[in-house]
Amino acid sequence: AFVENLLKHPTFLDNTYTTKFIDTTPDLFSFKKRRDRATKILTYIADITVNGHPETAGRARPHAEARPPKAPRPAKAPAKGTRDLLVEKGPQAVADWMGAQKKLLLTDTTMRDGHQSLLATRMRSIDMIKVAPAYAANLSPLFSVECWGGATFDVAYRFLQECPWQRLRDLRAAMPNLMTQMLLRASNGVGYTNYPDNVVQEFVRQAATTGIDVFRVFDSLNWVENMRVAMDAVIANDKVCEAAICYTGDILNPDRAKYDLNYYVAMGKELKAAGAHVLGLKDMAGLLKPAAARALFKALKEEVGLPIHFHTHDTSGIAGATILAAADAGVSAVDAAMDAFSGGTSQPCLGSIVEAMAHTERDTGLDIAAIREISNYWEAVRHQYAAFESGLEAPASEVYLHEMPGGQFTNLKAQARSLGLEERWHEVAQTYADVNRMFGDIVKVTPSSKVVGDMALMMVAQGLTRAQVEDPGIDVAFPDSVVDMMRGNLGQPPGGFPEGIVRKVLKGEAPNTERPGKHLTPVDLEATRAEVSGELGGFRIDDEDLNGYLMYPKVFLDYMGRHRNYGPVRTLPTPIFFYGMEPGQEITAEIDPGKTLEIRLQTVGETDDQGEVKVFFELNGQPRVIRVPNRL
Ligand code: BTN
Ligand code: 3PY
Ligand code: ZN
Repeated sequence: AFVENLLKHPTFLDNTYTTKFIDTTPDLFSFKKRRDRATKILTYIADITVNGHPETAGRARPHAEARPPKAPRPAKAPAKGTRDLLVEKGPQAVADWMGAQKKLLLTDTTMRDGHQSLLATRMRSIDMIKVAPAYAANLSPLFSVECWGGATFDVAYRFLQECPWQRLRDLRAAMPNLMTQMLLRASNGVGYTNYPDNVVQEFVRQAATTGIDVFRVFDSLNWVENMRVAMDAVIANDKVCEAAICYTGDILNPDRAKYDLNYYVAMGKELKAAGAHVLGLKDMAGLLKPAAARALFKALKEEVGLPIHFHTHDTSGIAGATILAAADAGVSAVDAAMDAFSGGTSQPCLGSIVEAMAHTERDTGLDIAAIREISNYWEAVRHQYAAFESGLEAPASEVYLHEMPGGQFTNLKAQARSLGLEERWHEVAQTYADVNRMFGDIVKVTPSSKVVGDMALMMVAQGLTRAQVEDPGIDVAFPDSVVDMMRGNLGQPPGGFPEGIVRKVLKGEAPNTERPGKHLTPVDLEATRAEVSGELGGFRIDDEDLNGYLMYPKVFLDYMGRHRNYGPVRTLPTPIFFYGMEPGQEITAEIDPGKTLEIRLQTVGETDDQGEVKVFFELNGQPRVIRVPNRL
């Protein structure tokens, strides 16, 4: 009966039958198939209950008395928002509207950069989707909700056992009036190196189709040449192209003359000429100081003329002041994170910005009571992720020395810890700054920031100084990422890389100084789909999955393999996903709209001679026993 239902289903007749279809089309399921997925989920819970989750082992646990997150109820039907404008009138109309606003527009970054910068990107979709209807109903004046891209894409597959596309589809459906926003690393897609042009184009097409409205496009070396393919694709898909300048250095400091006011104005003009609807100013490390912001935004406004969207991080503790200066200087929109996910390496506090602007000319029009309610929800969500807190305890002016992006800071600290270098963190910070100078003073943002970080850790671990690394007489084994960047595979920084270091890293091999995409062969998409299908025992994957594979082949295949064993674990509550269940505990998981599993854990048995444990459940009132290996 299952096969018959399947053959008659309109989606199948369309020839769009895919793996995901099975997972998301509830009316097809025979009882048997449902039970299969239930068994998979029980197997996952049993395994985590017995063995723990590798990612949370040895890490801080949520408080026992932590209140469970409860999403605010949508107070009213969603009013029209920016998404309606985009759908009705297109991206240029959005940009024109933006430029004409008196009020300061806000983007909420909680679902992307907020948790990327505070919790190592570990927030699960279910925690976002639950609150999304409250955003749609209670925060309709938001400019956009940044909820996708950057590191969230691979972390979803890699660590959360979730399909990032499904997350986007669900968020899109829950916030029909608000523009969704993503961070796209131009030719690096949502990965760490340049992809062939047709892979970038196909990725943008799919992201636009599944639900992204605003694409913030940046290049990790600020090379406009390397941004065009992605920008053109966004424009071709009728979405908002927000092309971003990455901010580094200090325009007021004569010692950092490489990145002066003229540099930024010239880049802004290039981006405008390349077709940007909106100019992004992406201050990924939080280096832009208030006085510099005043000068920079005044100049960009006067000389470029596009509406400006400002993004910063509060690592220094002074970003709030910079936001106010930016608002005074006439930026159209700023990024902020909901209170409970703000501050430190994340964005400044959204509620406080709303309060600061209230009763001024640039009043945001957002409902502060609605913000508090939503932030209370986020506060409870954050407690569940205690294992991923990085523990930056206070503002750090050291950020002006090392210039690490907010998203990298905590990561690099964790890497340093794993190499036994945590006690030498301040040396790592100084070395990071030295490496930057050695590489010619470059923009540091994913992926170029990772290259600088790899080099800095290697130097501290081996006790190498910059002078030693640069000395042609001393043999140095450079990290692969450094070799890759010096070969030109991330593109070119302004003025190119210093000749001496290129020669030393490449041992005389000639670098490519042209756009990397120019030399990358286009991928044959259908041949790749067929290959993946072969890897998966004949499963035909759809376009979303194909795009996942193109970005991260191995990560995607590993995810698919685990999905076959564990099923739709994205539907489990977060504490269960990370810690399993207690005897006597009861939970529900909605595996399809309206199809809910009621799961009760009875007891966990002893480990038998084969090293296996029987875990006793009740599933929708029926007893079920699952055997899992005890791996402890
Ligand atoms: C199964 O449960 O074995 C079949 C369903 C497979 C679902 C796949 S996994 C990758 C893709 N993305 C999704 O969200 N679901 C499908
Ligand atoms: C990313 O690329 O993920 C970033 O957040 C860069 O700032
Ligand atoms: Zn950021």
